[in-house]
Amino acid sequence: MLIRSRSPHDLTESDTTPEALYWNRRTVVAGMLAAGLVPQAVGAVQAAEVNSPLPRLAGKRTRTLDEEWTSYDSVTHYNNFYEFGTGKEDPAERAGTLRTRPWTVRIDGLVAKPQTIDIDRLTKLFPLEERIYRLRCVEGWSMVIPWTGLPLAKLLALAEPLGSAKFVAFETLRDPRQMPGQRSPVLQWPYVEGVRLDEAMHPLTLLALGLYGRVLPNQNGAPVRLVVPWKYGFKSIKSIVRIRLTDRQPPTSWNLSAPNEYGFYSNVNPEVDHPRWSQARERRIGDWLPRKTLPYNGYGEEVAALYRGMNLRRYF
Ligand SMILES: Nc1nc2c(c(=O)[nH]1)N[C@H]1C(S)=C(S)[C@@H](COP(=O)(O)O)O[C@H]1N2
Ligand SMILES: [Mo]
Repeated sequence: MLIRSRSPHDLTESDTTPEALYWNRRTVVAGMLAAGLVPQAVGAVQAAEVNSPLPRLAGKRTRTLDEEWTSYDSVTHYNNFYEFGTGKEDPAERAGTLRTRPWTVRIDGLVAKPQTIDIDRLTKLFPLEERIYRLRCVEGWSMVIPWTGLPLAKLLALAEPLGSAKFVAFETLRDPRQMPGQRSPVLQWPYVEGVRLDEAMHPLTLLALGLYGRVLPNQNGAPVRLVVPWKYGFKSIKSIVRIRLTDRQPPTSWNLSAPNEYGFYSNVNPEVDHPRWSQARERRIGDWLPRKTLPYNGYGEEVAALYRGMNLRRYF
């Protein structure tokens, strides 16, 4: 998302590839696999067993997705977490300095019961679920990830939002000793995000504590991060320490950094291009050829009603 002329994976070729070729994607890939041209290039086996030293974190599977999961290795080594550098492999290399215990999340603002919740109490208060979601980065790549977590709505209900609350603002930890990327002014720190209260309360909006049946690796936003699957990935803020309910639309990091490129809503929309690249297609990590991006990242049936009557070019 830094200033560059194109999206990191060049969609140039796909822009000129005849549509008919995409229909043969499976055949093409199968052929290349048979020829040994793409070892491990096609997504992971949907194995519950991953090679990870992290503690298990089980959840009842409440949502599946009939698509191949992105390999655990890619999910944990191809990250955006600018607190640990701007390179995709920086977070996996450097996020070891983040201390995830003790960890509390402050919930305050326009609520009847402001409170500070210890992360370990969270897992005792609420049953955990496992949900398979697509994640679409604004840069043009996507993944399929099995998350473990709880609906954000449940946590918000605990604090009892007031009738005057209209938005929810989130904040990542700010500590340049633990997060060396914060010594660089690449973004304003701490990283902040926000959604409307109805988006926050939507049953798809997840507070994730784990992935692939294990606690979150630091590089993926340990110990707790947001996952809003119908929005571009940057809305899914990592390593949250504060959740504040407010009556005003809160500032968000990428909108502060480049307001003409990143709007407050940032719903996945193949029809509204980023000023510097198309959003019509995406590359699923592990895939060979690009695929079409779906409106609302494929979650339109469930969320489109939230935006009825809104001009989606203006509120991008
Ligand atoms: N605090 C914080 N949260 C963040 C980011 C970040 O740089 N800092 N990057 C965002 C972006 S751009 C994306 S695409 C997702 C990536 O999540 P993942 O690395 O777990 O796939 O995290 C989002 N959350
Ligand atoms: Mo992203």
